[in-house]
Amino acid sequence: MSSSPQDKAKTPEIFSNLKTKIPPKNSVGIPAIKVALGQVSKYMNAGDALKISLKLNQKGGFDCPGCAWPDPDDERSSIGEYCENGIKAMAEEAQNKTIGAEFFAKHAVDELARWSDFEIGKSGRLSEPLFLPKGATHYQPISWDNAFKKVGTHLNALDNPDEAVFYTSGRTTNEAAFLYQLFVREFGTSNLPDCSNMCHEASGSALTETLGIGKGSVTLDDLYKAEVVMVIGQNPATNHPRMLTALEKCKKNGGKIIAINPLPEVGLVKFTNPQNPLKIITGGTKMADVFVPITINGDVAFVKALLIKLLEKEARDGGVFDTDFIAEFTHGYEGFVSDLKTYNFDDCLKLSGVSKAVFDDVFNLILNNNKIIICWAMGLTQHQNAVDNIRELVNLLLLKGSIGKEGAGTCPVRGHSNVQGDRTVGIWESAPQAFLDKIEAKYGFKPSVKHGYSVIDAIKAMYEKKAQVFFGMGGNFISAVPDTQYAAQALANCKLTVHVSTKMNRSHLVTGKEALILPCLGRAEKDYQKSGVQVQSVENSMGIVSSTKGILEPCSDALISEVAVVCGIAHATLQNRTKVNWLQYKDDYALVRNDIAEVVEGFTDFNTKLKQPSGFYLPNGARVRQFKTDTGKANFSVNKLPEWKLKDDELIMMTIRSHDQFNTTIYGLNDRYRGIYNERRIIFMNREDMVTRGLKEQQVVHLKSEFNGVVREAHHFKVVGYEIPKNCCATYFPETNVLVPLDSFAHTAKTPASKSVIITVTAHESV
Ligand SMILES: Nc1nc2c(c(=O)[nH]1)N[C@H]1C(S)=C(S)[C@@H](COP(=O)(O)OP(=O)(O)OC[C@H]3O[C@@H](n4cnc5c(=O)[nH]c(N)nc54)[C@H](O)[C@@H]3O)O[C@H]1N2
Ligand SMILES: Nc1nc2c(c(=O)[nH]1)N[C@H]1C(S)=C(S)[C@@H](COP(=O)(O)OP(=O)(O)OC[C@H]3O[C@@H](n4cnc5c(=O)[nH]c(N)nc54)[C@H](O)[C@@H]3O)O[C@H]1N2
Ligand SMILES: [Mo]
Repeated sequence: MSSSPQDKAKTPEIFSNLKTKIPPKNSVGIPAIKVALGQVSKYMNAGDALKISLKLNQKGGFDCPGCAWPDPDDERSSIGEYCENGIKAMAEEAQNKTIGAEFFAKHAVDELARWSDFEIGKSGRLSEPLFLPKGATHYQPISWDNAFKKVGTHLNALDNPDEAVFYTSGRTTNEAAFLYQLFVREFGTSNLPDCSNMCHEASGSALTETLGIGKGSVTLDDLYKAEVVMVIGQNPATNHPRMLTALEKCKKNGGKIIAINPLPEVGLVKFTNPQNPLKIITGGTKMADVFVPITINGDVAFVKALLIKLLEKEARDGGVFDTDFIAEFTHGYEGFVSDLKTYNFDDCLKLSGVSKAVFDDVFNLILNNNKIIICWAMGLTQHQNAVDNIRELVNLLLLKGSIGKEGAGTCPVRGHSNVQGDRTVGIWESAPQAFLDKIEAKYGFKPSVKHGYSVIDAIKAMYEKKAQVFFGMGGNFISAVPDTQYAAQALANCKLTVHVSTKMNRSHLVTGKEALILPCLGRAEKDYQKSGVQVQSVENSMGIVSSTKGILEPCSDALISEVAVVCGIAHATLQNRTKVNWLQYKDDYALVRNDIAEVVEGFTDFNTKLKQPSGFYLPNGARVRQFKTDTGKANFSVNKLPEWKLKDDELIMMTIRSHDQFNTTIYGLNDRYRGIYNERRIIFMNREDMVTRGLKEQQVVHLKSEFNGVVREAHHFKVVGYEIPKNCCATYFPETNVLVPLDSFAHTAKTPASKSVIITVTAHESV
């Protein structure tokens, strides 16, 4: 009997060998260099490693497939503008091992599903197209032509194009993403969910409504010049290490850093720049001037407390708010103020879990400075009230006039290296009408104006068999989405699941009736086409579009590019009913850029501008105080406090990343900055919460969440006592995605609330 989709979707409940240490007091420095080099020598050949380290994030080099943090416009370090985790990402992609037909003939899908995510990832790069026929136990080779035909046949057999779902993960380049969404729209649907739905969607919603652009407003230069930088709900030492260099520069210029986080993340506390030998010896820079140990989801309450005190001071003494800015550029001030007055300061502060002394430190910094930047990531966006989190911070910036001027503004720090660009060029299930009109004008077909499925809607549609084909452009859908068990059934209900991937992951093992794996080139590899090695483009977190060009030989001759995959599938599916000459694009990607230049705002002369060594900035209204909102002004908003309440035995859990993972790709089993070695199945708990539950260090527990009457369980985790506020706990994603309810998501944005999962913890012995 083969295993159920639910069994295959879960991470195996096997322990490694947990060791804990007191977390280090300093981040990066020599240990980071050592770990990075260790990773490279283990998984890459030496020649490739050298090429990579010299070209990573250099002008005219290639863009690190790690995070979306921008590169400095001017000077770049000669030893490569990289970080430990960028190098790990590269070592993962440029592995010297490959897997193909032989590997899959040897290992059944069921067997592979029993491997840990770490083992699955380390098996090597995918080297040829593979097909899992109906009822088969093993993947077998298939030619590219037959693979394209199979996709086309399945798509054309659907009653309605809306029965197909086309997911994207944020590594896809602008060229591939543009063609992909064009194909999907010509095929006839807007079902374009993407990883952004689970990531910064709440930022996009909140910022579009309040400031008229769903992206951040600051540049790196602004960060250097800010008087105060608030880093809230973000762990840069692990997830955006190069950001620490920018924060260090800001501090050198006299800026102050406020870190707001339930965990004393070490990079927020202290940082040693690996490219500064003197600092390595003298011991690094103290990062946060104020550290705010906030309770999980206490952010709206904390910011409200700040707003209340600022308003009081303004009413008493004046001079606190930028009244000229408010009068000229904003809308909704009176409504905002009258709502704010209905809240009580003490209640808000209590709800945030922050002491008055720490509050006062933050308050004084905000009061006395007017160039404020707020940086945030998943700690704010993955809650039911995620949109309120961000809107409330925008209120703060608007009061201080801290937007659209040097050294001030919004900085949502993006995840995947091109997640922002993918959205810019049209990967969007609810794209604006103006964009659809441009597509129609250019290509002569009418794109569907109906909003498509976001990630959550797509899972439901597949579960209910309203969608029957799942296509993934990158990513690892089953491990990334909430409610793993439900999602497993959703995928299993499909007639066909297809993944364009560089490496094997769990989504290849939890399949529809038939499945395809289409292996593609990675960012670092040369993309040979008729017109030569292709250049592609990406957009970073600050709206700069730059070029990226592979430098290594492809790890297998059978690999093709994402662009070629899209062209092949579009040609096979749409045949002679298409209005687009699909096969021309793959010969020369400059042709794709010519089209982007015509259709997407800000890309005029794309091919020429892309030749500029540091790339070019896209237009950004908020940066220049042109707010393209419904009122034509920056909008104040009214936000409620969150409403959840814990019962006595309940905890609120955030699912976070360890230092040794990139989303669902597990580089290793350590989380060095939190003192964790050799284990991922752990739960960080406040030591008092352990005492009230009679739990000891490393005790084995089971976790349970109950939401709208549905119980979800995850078994076998080891308790680790940690400096985390009472009633809060943390586990790693994706091991606990089984506990995240599908219906618990951010209002307006539908981002799964994977940072506020209410759970109970039971000792293994008592079960
Ligand atoms: N090496 C590496 N780099 C990555 C990634 C990776 O997995 N590995 N992932 C990439 C992607 S796609 C993304 S989106 C980013 C993610 O980057 P982050 O958002 O930094 O990643 P998380 O681990 O989810 O961390 C969330 C942080 O928010 C805090 N937090 C959780 N809940 C709350 C809350 O309620 N309030 C506040 N104030 N803080 C809270 C947590 O303690 C943690 O420090 O990183 C990108 N870069
Ligand atoms: N509980 C919980 N769930 C979460 C989160 C959380 O914090 N907590 N975070 C959410 C966030 S922020 C995000 S962004 C999502 C991430 O969701 P995804 O983007 O779907 O997941 P990844 O793990 O980044 O995808 C990794 C896979 O992408 C493929 N890949 C890598 N590079 C390439 C490439 O260049 N091309 C192609 N075609 N494939 C490639 C590889 O096969 C690899 O296995 O997860 C979300 N899920
Ligand atoms: Mo993300």
